[in-house]
Amino acid sequence: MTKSEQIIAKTEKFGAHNYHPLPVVIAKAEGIMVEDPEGNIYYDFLSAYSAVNQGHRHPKIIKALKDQADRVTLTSRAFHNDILGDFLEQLCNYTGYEMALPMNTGAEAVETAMKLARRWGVEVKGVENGKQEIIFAKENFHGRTIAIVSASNDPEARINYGPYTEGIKLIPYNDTKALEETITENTVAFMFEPIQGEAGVNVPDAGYLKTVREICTKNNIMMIADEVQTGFCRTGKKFAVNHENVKPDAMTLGKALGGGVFPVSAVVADKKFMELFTPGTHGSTFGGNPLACAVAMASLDVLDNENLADRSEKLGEIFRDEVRKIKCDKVVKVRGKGLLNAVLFEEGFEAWNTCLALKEAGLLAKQTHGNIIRFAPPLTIKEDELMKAIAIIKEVFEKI
Ligand code: IF1
Repeated sequence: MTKSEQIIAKTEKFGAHNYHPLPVVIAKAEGIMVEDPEGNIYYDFLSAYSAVNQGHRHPKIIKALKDQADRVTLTSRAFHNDILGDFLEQLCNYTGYEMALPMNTGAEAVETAMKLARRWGVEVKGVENGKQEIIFAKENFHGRTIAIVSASNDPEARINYGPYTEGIKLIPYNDTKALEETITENTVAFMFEPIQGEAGVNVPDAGYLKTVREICTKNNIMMIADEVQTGFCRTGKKFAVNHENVKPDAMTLGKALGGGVFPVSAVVADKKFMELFTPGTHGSTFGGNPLACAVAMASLDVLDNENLADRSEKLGEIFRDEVRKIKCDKVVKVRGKGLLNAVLFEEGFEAWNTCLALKEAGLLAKQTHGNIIRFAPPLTIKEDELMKAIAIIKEVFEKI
């Protein structure tokens, strides 16, 4: 057995099988490349589901981690620490909101936003507690907690996890009429992804975000954009909502906020919402820890200093143009924004084998649903590297 095979066998033996990973073991990583124990190198075109926008082990982010590790790493919020204020200020400036609540994972940020919306519904909008309704879009993915999977219509994500959280309504994505028709006097929020990631990079019609904003304002409900995956320059702008200059009432953030080095998430909102969290009404042992703050500040610096939004926008156009030229009659569509893209194959096509072939050819990508492969390299990829990666995709696709 090779080292990789031994490692996979041990992982399968002792670990719950809640994933079905591609049969590749990553032992080292740098920038856009990852390496297995046998020394084979691969282009990383998943970026840990867009958590590695700044590239693997970005030197500035690793330095921030190491420097902070030599000072203080965890204080809890029972006391202040000397870096949380700076991080919150930088995050508020970066996102254009007055306040932020730091958490650790995307799901925690989404749960925080759900609690904020329900609390705002009672204490500001006047909804009777227990009757609050939050509307979600079908085919969504917002995380794996019980409340969040209660909002999912993906059987795999929710089956046998009942009883489900109440006060949740589902409407078709990209359908503003359905949103208007589903709003009641008890609706407190519409939570959605500005581009649906797991659904296979489902980009809504132009104007969708603007119309959602108008409907939410008119009906006095919170517009909450889940930018955990689309945030931090992934789609060619700082945030996907920036494509339509729309400001949600709150945004959930995560993944690349931690620069691929540490779990950092947050909810951002203006004071009229955030002040509803009073001492003791929400929290987290690790939320806002000094190590997370140091890493997140460096992660945000890299996004600006290396113009990753412009790079993502420009290289994303090249990616879609070039991949659309590939001759493969199984490909139905190439879609995306910035460097968040997906290739849709015909219904029933099993993309797993194509991902295996891509891996053999030196590129790692993962299918979302059976017939869709998501391609999302780190935003630090250079044009010549992108072209080499596209050549691999071309070579594999033409053999399908
Ligand atoms: C898995 C999917 C992507 C997210 C959005 C919140 C979260 C996620 C828009 C929760 C997390 C991850 C979770 C990971 C795979 C990956 C994923 F395939 F599950 F759906 F990216 F599309 N909002 N997405 O995409 O953030 O708690 O994970 O930090 O669970 O398999 P988290």
